[in-house]
Amino acid sequence: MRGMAWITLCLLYVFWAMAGTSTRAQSSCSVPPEEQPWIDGLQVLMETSVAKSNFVNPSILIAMNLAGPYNLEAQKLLTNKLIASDNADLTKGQLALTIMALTSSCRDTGSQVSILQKKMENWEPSTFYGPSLAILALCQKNSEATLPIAALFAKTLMSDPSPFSVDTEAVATLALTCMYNRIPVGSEENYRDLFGEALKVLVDSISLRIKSDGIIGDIYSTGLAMQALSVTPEQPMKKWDCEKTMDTILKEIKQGKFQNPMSISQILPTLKGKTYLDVPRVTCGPDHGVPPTVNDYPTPVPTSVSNITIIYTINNQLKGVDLTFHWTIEVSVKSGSVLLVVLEEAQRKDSKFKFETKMTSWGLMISSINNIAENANQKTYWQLLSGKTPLNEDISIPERSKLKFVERVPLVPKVRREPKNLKDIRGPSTEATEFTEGNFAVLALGGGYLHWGHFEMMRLTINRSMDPKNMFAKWRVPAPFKPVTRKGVGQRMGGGKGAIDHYVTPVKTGTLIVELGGRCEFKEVQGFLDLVAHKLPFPAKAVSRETLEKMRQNQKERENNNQNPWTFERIATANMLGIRKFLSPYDLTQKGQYWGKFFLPKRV
Ligand code: B12
Repeated sequence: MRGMAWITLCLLYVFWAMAGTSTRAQSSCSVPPEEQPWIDGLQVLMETSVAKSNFVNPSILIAMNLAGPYNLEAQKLLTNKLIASDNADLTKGQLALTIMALTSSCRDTGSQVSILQKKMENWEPSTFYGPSLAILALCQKNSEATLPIAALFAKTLMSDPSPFSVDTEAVATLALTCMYNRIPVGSEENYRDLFGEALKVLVDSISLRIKSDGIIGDIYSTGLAMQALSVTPEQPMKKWDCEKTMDTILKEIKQGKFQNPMSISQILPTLKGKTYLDVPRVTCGPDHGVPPTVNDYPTPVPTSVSNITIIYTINNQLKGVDLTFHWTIEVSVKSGSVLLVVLEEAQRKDSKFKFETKMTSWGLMISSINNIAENANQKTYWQLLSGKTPLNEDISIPERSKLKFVERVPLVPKVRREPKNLKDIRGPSTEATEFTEGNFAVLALGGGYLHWGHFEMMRLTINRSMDPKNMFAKWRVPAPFKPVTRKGVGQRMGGGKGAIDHYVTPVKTGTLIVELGGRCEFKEVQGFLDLVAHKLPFPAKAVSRETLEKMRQNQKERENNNQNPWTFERIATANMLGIRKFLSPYDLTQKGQYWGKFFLPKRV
């Protein structure tokens, strides 16, 4: 099966400016308690990204502090990294976010406020998102000194004819609402009128972009827009149904749309009933609540191993740039690949498609194509289009091809000591029994518990033996999550259940434990897969798609062509020699093939 997709990269002039204005508290709504685990899950996902990335992202710290951090280590790490980072080259927006992040961590912002103030005093209007953040941060630190700058900002905003993005309008609304609320008593009345007027323009514009499903702009601008609409003193022209927006956002969260830590950082405050205006009010006490249990988000799993063909075009039509071009190439990539893979493959096939990226708070951004780089001063950048529609997602960093490290203890450890529940290793598996992307796997032929040591043994052996350029490997079973208790050595009996000692992953017969795929033959991987299979705490073996299929067929044939009249099923159902006394009802349905954790394929 071959699919087709059209992706274009286009060098564009951009209307850099994006903003809006408004004023007075509006409707607010909250997440129903039964949906709270989804929100906690998002927060945990965002917090775990801190340790995994070298990029210091102040927006994450702000969101974490507004929501109340679960992972105090991550909060400390990010705060310290932010304090230690070099602020010399920060843009106004980045400096503003840094100030707000440190304020939300109850840290001193040093000279950064006065640096930002100076930058804003010399502001030459071009972009509005960063400056809006700057007004917001300065308002929170010293609103009086910010009055003249904010007034100029509001005027410029209203006189600018270019369309602003919802994101920009939302941040500008937050900034001017902060100013509006803090106009000192006795100051000239026209500040109130000015900010009120600007806020009205902004909220009206935001409200016009509320879609029928409640989304404001796109799903990634909705978080900021909700913050803005919930604090502004001005009523928008078009009524906003907060509940509807919340419902749709929750649906999108459950679909796994918010996996990017930056996107989470912008939506989380609203979901927790907070806005950026609450930054100065964060209390930094030791009480941070009980870690939540989290839900799993669907991650897109390609349905087939087939390749798809992408028609990839790079198009530079900028007048004034000598090297206009419009080149197209067809590349074949594994179905389900991220856009970055397409770009890499095109570059490999033809050097004209050379590209460069830069790391930003949202992830990798394409900075240059065919040696033509974006230029912030000239307001040019590379736009991503699918057909004619601009993409609203990034090019993504592809999953690593090797087996990932699994945590020894769940990131959110369970505190409840669970009963043994041996049922979780008994009988045939219903999960991870079919191949997804790969062709080879380690198959469990019995039930048992995998410890963290087993995971490490498999990870180290497989990663060492595989060729990551041509193969990929992925876990099909979750990291250890089931708590196992132990009593201390030499302890007397009694005194209740012991403390949690370690965590395990229960595995049933028929589960595929790790899956391998790529450009390789079964013979190349069978050796090391069997090696790890034999070290597992239950019988297991290496299989390929074909051998697994054959095994299943053989089993069926044995059952169909059985010559022995004394089958387990017959003996059990007829209760011969009163055998039912010793059997469980379970044996009747499983025909004795699954004996507790054991798998007995010979019983037909
Ligand atoms: C301004 C802006 C831009 C400007 C940035 C240049 C500049 N000097 O200001 C321009 C116009 C270039 C831009 C481009 C794109 N943008 Co934009 N952009 C924004 C906006 C409104 C504000 C960003 C900002 O200034 N933040 C404040 C500063 C202080 O933080 P920062 O970390 O330094 O900001 C940098 C990054 O945000 C980065 N950036 C901006 N957009 C994007 C998009 C992606 C995918 C990445 C990886 C990085 C990135 O550029 C900023 C300046 O260097 C955000 C809105 C938002 N909610 O965040 C959308 C936003 C980040 N952009 C978005 C998108 C989709 C894009 C494009 C992919 C659109 C397209 N189809 O072409 C392109 C990127 C293409 C590429 N070359 O890779 C989405 C991202 C959604 C997502 N899930 O990934 C957002 C959230 C808008 C939205 N609501 O949908 N963008």
